[in-house]
Amino acid sequence: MKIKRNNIDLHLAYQISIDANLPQKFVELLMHRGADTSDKIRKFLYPQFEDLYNPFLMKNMLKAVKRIETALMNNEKILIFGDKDTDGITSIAIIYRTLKGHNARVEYMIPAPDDDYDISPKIADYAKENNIALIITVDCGISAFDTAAKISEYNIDLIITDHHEPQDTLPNAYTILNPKQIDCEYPDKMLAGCGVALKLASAIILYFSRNNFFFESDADNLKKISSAELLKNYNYKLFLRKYLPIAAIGSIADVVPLANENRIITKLGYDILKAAPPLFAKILFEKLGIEKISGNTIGFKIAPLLNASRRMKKISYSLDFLLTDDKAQLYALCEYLMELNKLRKIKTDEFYEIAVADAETQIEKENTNVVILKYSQFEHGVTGLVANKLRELFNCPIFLFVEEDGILGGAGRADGNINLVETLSNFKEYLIKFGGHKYAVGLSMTLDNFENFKKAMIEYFAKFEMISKDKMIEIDTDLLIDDINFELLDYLKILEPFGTLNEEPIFYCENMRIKYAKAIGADNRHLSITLQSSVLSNLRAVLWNKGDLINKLTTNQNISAVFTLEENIFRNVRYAQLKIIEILI
Ligand SMILES: [Mn+2]
Repeated sequence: MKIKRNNIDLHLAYQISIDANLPQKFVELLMHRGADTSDKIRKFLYPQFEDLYNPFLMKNMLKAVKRIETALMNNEKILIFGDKDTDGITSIAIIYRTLKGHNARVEYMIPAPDDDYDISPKIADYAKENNIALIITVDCGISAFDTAAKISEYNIDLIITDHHEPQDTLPNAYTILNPKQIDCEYPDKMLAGCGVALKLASAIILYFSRNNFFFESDADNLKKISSAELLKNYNYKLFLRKYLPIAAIGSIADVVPLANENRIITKLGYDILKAAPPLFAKILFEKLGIEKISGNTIGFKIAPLLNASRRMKKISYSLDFLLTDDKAQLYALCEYLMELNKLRKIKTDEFYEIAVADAETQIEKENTNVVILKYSQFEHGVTGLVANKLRELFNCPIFLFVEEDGILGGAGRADGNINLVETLSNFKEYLIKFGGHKYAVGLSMTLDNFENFKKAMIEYFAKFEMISKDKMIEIDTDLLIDDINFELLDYLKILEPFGTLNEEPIFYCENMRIKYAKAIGADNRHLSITLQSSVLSNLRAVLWNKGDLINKLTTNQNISAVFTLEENIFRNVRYAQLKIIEILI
């Protein structure tokens, strides 16, 4: 195991810790997350509704809202089209519910289970046949050139709202909302699709009740209104209370970096989920047996549950779950989602087991730095999950494909100094399509290109230094055993909810002295170690599935470990507990 530390200016950390009156260790952690001034730290730890940006700062916002207003006044039919992942369905829920609240004639649609992700030309035909006057895309559409052309041919207006990277030219639409447009001055380019949807819905709420609060209808003047002023609008406040939890779930699920406004959205949404959860969330917590929501509840429990139905090709259940307020229906849907999630787990495990064996063979026999596998007996829905687990296990880039009708659809996962999007752009000739992020891509190709693609990847990755079998663990900060106290635990809670670039903090501590150690659980599978601490009377560490190490541990022995910290309450007494990830004996 190797420990990877981030270079943080310790002098600056000390300075800020004095200015902001925070423990230095905690400031180091915050700096690691990009909050490196007192003001950024305040916003990161204690964001307010006032910290949300004025939605009219987004390019074309007023134009979009005015078009929607016309549709409402003329009772035109509106179609919302969204992506089918959790980001997409939370986006649909926010816009659909907002428009319904204004008595709009509105319907929504997602791609059919076997359809591609983006809005397809078929939708243009559907819209024409059904007298739709306005189509609003959410979390998709920025590359839908053909569909947009067809929609415009039919004289239907199209508002694209998206957060994916725009190309050099844009589709022919009535207007486009996307903070990643180069000339959009919106202060956060990294919003999720549901973040953009939240901003559009915010603008609708604010603009439609403008008579009470502000009369400006000039885009430049609207931009100048302060967030505090906007919040004098009571409807807007109510709207935020209702939809921030949904936007928080969609943003965490879409793995956008939880910095800037995404941090504000997720933190505010999380606090509402904790203090006054909406009905759907209450039912979720009850059915999942969650007594108290914690930092990873959204990322590890809620988002996967909503997404399992997509992987099992039944996404409408998740969407209905976010759209209904009927208690009985919510209970029924929640149970169904849990069933689908169970099924998803079984399928993932089955796929994973077979892929692990094949990957081992490939690495050994072909001596490769990369694993490239294809299957026809599995379904496409869980490829990303399985590829991710393989990447963690083998510590090398993974490409995993599932074949359907001669087309291979797949997922690529990598880590470290590899950029998959850049890599694949050198091998476009083999691919039908690819896209995604540095470490996670989706890609497709025809079956007959597979062998050539595989060869090219093996050659390409051979140039990379053989990925070290030595596991590299990145930590947030080093701790001394006596840095671990309840104050630190309290501060750590303020970082919640966790997600991309705001993960649960990982610490490293050397020379922790064992008071006593014992194996616990059925078959003595787990390990429980009590550590000596001069500030806590009872400091425990747990290590799952490592009960056999008990023979190697004795009282007064020193260990070092990488761990996360958690609070444990037992018989009304509060304990600090280390959850050990890696131990050095
Ligand atoms: Mn998205």
